[in-house]
Amino acid sequence: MAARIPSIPDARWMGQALDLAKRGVGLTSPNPPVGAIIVSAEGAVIGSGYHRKAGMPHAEIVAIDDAMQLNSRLLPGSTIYVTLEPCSTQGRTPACTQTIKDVGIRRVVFGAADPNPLHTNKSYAVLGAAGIQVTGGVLEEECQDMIRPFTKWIMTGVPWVIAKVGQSLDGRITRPPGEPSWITSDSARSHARRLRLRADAILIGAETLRKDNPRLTLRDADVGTGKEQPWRVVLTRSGRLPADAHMFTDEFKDRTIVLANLSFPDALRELGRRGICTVLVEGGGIVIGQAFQSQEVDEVHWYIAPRICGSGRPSLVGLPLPCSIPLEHAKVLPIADNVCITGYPVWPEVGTDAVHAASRTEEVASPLPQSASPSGYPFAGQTPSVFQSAPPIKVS
Ligand code: AOF
Ligand code: ZN
Repeated sequence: MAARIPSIPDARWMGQALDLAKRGVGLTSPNPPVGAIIVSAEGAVIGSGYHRKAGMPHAEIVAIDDAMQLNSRLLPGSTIYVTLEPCSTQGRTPACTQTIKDVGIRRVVFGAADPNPLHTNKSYAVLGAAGIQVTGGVLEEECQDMIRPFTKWIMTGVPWVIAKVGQSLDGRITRPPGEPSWITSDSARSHARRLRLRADAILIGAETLRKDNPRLTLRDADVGTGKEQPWRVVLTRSGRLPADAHMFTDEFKDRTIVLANLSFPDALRELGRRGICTVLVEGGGIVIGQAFQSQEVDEVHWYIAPRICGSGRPSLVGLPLPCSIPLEHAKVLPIADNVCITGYPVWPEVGTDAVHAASRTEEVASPLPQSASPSGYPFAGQTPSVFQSAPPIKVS
């Protein structure tokens, strides 16, 4: 069958809905960012909105409420464009399909099917039964890209993992004793800090906490986005951490989680149980190495400075990998004299020779099949464990 080509107006309105959805990125977990726009029968925009926070109204409801303000009489017969398929059962909020029916919207156009098994492709029948025309898959790839962390989390219980590294040309993350500690430039570091806006949690290893005493907070340009301080997560074997570290004493100390004696995959699953959909791993080399060795990295941002340190801590420890890992959709971004390489690791399929060849432990060998293809999610549809209540946070 020939691929469906969306009509130009549908794609245009969906593009606007996507722009709205972007405003919710980093704010909505464990819900996805979603945008919606309502167009009257005459072709005028009469309402728009986006989902701002889990527990608050979904994008469709925000857009309908917006239309209610001045254009309520134009709602019957209108079309709603929404980046995600409307939900069809009550969750923290009522089913969007019901409100859509109640206000007389005549046509629903959505981008991505909802990967939440409670809703996947259910809207066709629910809305169709009320005589509402439903068109799915408009700008589907872009709309799926928007919700990649949510998709991984809802289907596996494991958060989306972004690895961020800042290193010298010779792969070091520390400079010789007596020198300033920064490797990458001011502008590269503030560029990297913007990744925190997408994160629900920032994860580091105990060695980084002990040696760098980082704050891992949102600051400068980041304030004003309405984003809560991301969780700060420390992975430790011994549990021995300095009690006077910034993360345990500053104004956000309640946003610090210590995970002791967990493998990297188990730590991720624990964060997933807490409703964390996106984890930014900020180092050091040991924890970055664990993330790669367990094949749990979905996205990479690698900053490189034009400096040769000669010695110091390496950016990635604990290999070997099962094979070399290429980055898909790689981009190279110069930031003055520093450079940032981004991309999506392409992991070998579980069960291929490359994986068997690796000396991987039982624990590390168990991840679900992964592909970081920006538009494909071959994650097995498992019953998410994420709705179980999480144990109390251990903060030392
Ligand atoms: C939509 N529009 O804007 C979003 C949707 O607990 P609730 O009521 O917030 O429902 C959460 C689920 O709703 C979430 O897992 C996902 O399937 C869907 N998110 N749906 O129609 C939205 N954010
Ligand atoms: Zn909804």
